[in-house]
Amino acid sequence: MSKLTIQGQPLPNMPWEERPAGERNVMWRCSANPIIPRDLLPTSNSIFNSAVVPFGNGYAGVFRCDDTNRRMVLHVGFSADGLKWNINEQPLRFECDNDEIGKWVYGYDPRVCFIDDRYYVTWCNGYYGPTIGVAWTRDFKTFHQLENAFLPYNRNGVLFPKKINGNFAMLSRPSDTGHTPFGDIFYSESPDMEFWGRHRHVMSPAAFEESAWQCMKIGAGPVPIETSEGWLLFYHGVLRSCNGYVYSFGSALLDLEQPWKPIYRSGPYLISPQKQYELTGDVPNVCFPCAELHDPATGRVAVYYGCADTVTGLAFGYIPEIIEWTRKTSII
Ligand code: BMA
Repeated sequence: MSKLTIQGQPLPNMPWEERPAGERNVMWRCSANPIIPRDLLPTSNSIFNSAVVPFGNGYAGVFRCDDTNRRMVLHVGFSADGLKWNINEQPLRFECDNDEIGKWVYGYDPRVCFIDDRYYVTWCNGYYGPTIGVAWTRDFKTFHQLENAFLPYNRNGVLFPKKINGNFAMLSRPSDTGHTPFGDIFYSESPDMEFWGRHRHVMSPAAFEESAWQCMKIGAGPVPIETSEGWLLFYHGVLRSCNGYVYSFGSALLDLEQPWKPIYRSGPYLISPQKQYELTGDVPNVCFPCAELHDPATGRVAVYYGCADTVTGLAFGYIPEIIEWTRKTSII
């Protein structure tokens, strides 16, 4: 793997901790977990499933902050080190030329992706059911909302950080109105961030006998990372147990030019609910990744994930090791 190259801006000061002595797994949790408590805001019931990016001399993010009315709202936040966050008390409101599309209903599970000259936000946007909202910002102050990418019902809309075949590209997960008991990842392209087409199937849930943690539904997590071996994708998978759904996450490598073609896909999970803050909360047994930060030179990666729909955690790893592990354990 020594010849592996990783794209992205240098991030030598990213949040990072070395693998603890005796840690046998390919990824390990931050010792400060959960890094964001549920009640960071006076009005927050929970802060989880959130997106962060490098911004200025530090980091910015869009956070899912369910309030104490239990409404699903988005808030903007800033951090110097990626660990301690200042989150605006006022919810994020998008500017939109079209009143019907811009009418706020609810928003959750945001992702943020830098493409060309701006940051795009995709999120699960309430419009007669959940669908994929799209907006952009340059300063994390003013956000311009565009058309919804798809018809309802859809979730987990995740952009690629550059155009593919000359088009913007997005992964998504068509679903239904509620806690969908099914779900495959699909790929779509757009010439203008408004009209989406060329839909392609990427991955279905795995066979129960082969990889049970991802046998009911799957959904893309953070923005995929471009490497010389392919796009590294972290994605969540769901197991239906006698006590309800269990959300873990694993990794896949997608073809560089045809990202709807998976090359490897991990049989084991990378992180599954095992710590107290992942096992208990408003929704027990959930590890739900929505963002990553990485440093190409060192191969370091930090994955931000929601824990039990209540708080936010961070897990570390090395991209070359994760790719090698994905290859070795692949069920493809
Ligand atoms: C999914 C989404 C996520 C949530 C998960 C577990 O359907 O709604 O926001 O983390 O369920 O409750």
